[in-house]
Amino acid sequence: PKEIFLKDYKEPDYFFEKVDLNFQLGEETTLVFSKIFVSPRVEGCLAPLVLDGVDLKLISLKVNGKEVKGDDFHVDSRHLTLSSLPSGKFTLEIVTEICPQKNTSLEGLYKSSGNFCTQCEAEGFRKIIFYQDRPDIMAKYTCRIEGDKSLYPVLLSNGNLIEEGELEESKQYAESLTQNLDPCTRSHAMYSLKAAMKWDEDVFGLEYDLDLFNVVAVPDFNMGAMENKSLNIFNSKLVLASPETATDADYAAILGVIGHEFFHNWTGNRVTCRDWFQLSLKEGLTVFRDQEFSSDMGSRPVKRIGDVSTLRSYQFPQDAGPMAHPVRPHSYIKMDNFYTVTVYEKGAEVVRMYKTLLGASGFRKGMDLYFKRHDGQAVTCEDFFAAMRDANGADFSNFMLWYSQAGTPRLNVVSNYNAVAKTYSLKFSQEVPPTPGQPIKEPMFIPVALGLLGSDGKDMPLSSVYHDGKLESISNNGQPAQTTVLRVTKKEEEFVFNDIPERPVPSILRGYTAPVRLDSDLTDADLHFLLANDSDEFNRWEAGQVLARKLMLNLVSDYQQNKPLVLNQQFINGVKSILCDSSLDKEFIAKAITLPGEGEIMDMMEVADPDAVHAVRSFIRKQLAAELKNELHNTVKNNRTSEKYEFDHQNLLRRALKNTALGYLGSLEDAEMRELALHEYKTATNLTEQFAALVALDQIPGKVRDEVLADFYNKLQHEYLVINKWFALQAMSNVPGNVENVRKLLDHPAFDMRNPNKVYSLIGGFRGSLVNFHAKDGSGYKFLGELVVQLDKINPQVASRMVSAFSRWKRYDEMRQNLAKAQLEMILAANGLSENVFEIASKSLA
Ligand code: BAL
Ligand code: ZN
Repeated sequence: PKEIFLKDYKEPDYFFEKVDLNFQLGEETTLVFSKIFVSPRVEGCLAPLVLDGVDLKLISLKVNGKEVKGDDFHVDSRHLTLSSLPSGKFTLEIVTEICPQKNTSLEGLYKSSGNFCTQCEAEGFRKIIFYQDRPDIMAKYTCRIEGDKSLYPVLLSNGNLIEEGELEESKQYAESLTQNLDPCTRSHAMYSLKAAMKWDEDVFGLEYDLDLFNVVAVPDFNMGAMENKSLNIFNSKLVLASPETATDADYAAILGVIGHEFFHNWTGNRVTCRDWFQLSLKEGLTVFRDQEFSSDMGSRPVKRIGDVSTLRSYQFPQDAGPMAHPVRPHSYIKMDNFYTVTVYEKGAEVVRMYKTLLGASGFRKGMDLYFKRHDGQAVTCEDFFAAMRDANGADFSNFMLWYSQAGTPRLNVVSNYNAVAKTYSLKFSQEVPPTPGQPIKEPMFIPVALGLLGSDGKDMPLSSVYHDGKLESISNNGQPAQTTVLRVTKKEEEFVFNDIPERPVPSILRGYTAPVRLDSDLTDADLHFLLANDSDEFNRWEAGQVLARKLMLNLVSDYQQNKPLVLNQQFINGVKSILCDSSLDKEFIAKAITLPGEGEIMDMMEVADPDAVHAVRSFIRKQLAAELKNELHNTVKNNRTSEKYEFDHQNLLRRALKNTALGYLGSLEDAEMRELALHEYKTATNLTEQFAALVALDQIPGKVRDEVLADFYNKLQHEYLVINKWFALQAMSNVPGNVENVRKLLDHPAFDMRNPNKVYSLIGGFRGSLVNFHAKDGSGYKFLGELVVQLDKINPQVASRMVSAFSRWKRYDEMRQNLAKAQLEMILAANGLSENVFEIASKSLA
């Protein structure tokens, strides 16, 4: 397989000005007629025109209306190359035949539940027609679809409708666009879309530009959704919602993803990427926009906590492993492998840093200039940077390193209070760890939002800071500020605050203003103080998490030394005081009493120990449940949904807290709690509470658990999205030996290896079981290895997502390393391996 490099980017020799497409849909094959209006970039160009094309049958080929002779073109399994072309503009007419019914890769044109569907990003268009399949070919398209009306009653394409009508032999044609969801499930999607449209107008002044906007649900879809111009396509799970079939988390995800795809109309469609290396230009920016939208629609701190947790649990490990890559990668074998948490989520953090540095109005000025300069263009990350800088006359020093250096920077802070001089100093030092291909790193530009708390728990006014030989004043509209943003740009750097009357407790990195790992000399007492007092809710939560991470790592060490596990009383008291603090937002409480994830803890260890981490997290949960049983029980009782389900803030908060409390109680595995969970299961009026009760019961092995799982299936078996949750729940179970149960579920009538959602639920879910995926006998690794090989024959993109679970094999003990390595070697030796899986498996072994 060939690696493609950013440094090799060249402008195309030919541009395509206009493309007329005509699809003639059929049950066996589909014919695609394309007429392309080609314009050489440089007059008199003699270069051959190389078109991409995969799995296509060439039926005819004409240049300027004349059949092309055999000597003047060449077709192989990937390209159609044309030579002896006219020297000026010309038309290219190509007819291709494709078999969507046989296309299980779900890229190009394929069938899902009887409906034709396309997926062209990143490189799917080449499976439909011969084309220069690259994002800087920005043609105008017309698209006509013809098909049997009885088989294909609704025909949807991009853009505005030009015409539609009947053809002979009961066929119809259309460039027609209609709404395609049933009323019950579309109401939340419609609400989300309207809200997103309004938000983009209000916050960014961006209006929608066409007469039609279509939202379509597709059950078989590799990604979450796709921003096709005016015809957004969604994986069903990210658009269909009713109280009985979707949880609050699903409703929130739909809001965010509907927003995300709609926002792409400006950041992705009207302004797009020059090449795929720039993917974060649209994805990081659009994730940032959807995060902000969701924050404005709900609770900003809670949304931030969720996003940072995702970053830590998934992106940090990627940034520390063999697949670590910069936000703008330098190379790839298969672009599909770079739709990653780094490009998306870390990319969004990079955009967030511009906003932190420029403020809301400066950021808006930068966005306005970006659209003014680049509407209708395919551009680069430098263009975005330049718009932000130029609109604000800003000095961003080495900020562009965020696009080119991989790895999570480690930021260390040491504090010192001088009681005589009344100064408070913070010394920062930073280190960016080596990553594949980048052994040595430069220091990064890290914006650090900071506040200083006095002994009364209030923010001290900050008026000036001494830094880099200069005294800089800090002000907020002429008043001393409570939070300031420090610009840390060097390997080592000191900031000294003046007029500080007492030793403060610093609240560092408020709102998590940079994607770094922060170490500081804060004591446990400082952290408890922040947990109780910080005006920044994110850092309040963070203080609790730092305490919990420390505690968990200490207990992991005890477990490894066969010492008895003891939970310290101060921690229990801290959790209790949050749980019982009625002044706090209930969703915030739910987040604050949730322990850091197992992945996050393993990521912090020298040698990851799944058994110890799982045992310790389970131990703490059980201890807390036992100590706070009454409080948790009251929390469940006081937060039930008594009325009709509403996806509104107040009800959502109550359910979040109730379900978290019930989850704790389930860990007790006792009869009383089983009865409680069973009661919640039976009386629930919505899936959010019903499924949470099922999750609680799932922790208590026995007859009741088995019966409830069966009952759930029987009642909801026709709701395939709900059944996917049922698969995932069982797959994630940490009951030892569960691999056999998961194997059996592969043969369950509701399972289908061709459907990505089902694979992500069952096989993806299994990868999340510390006990079973990492089983010492290698059974979990073997199971996944075999499935990756099978899946690769069906759908390489999905197989490649699954194989990535092996990427961090070097993090484990020697025995597990050998077992995982053997599976990677077995996969690499498989016949006909896709480039997708090859790239991940080979880079993992390197
Ligand atoms: N552009 C791929 C799907 C998404 O990020 O919306
Ligand atoms: Zn996107």
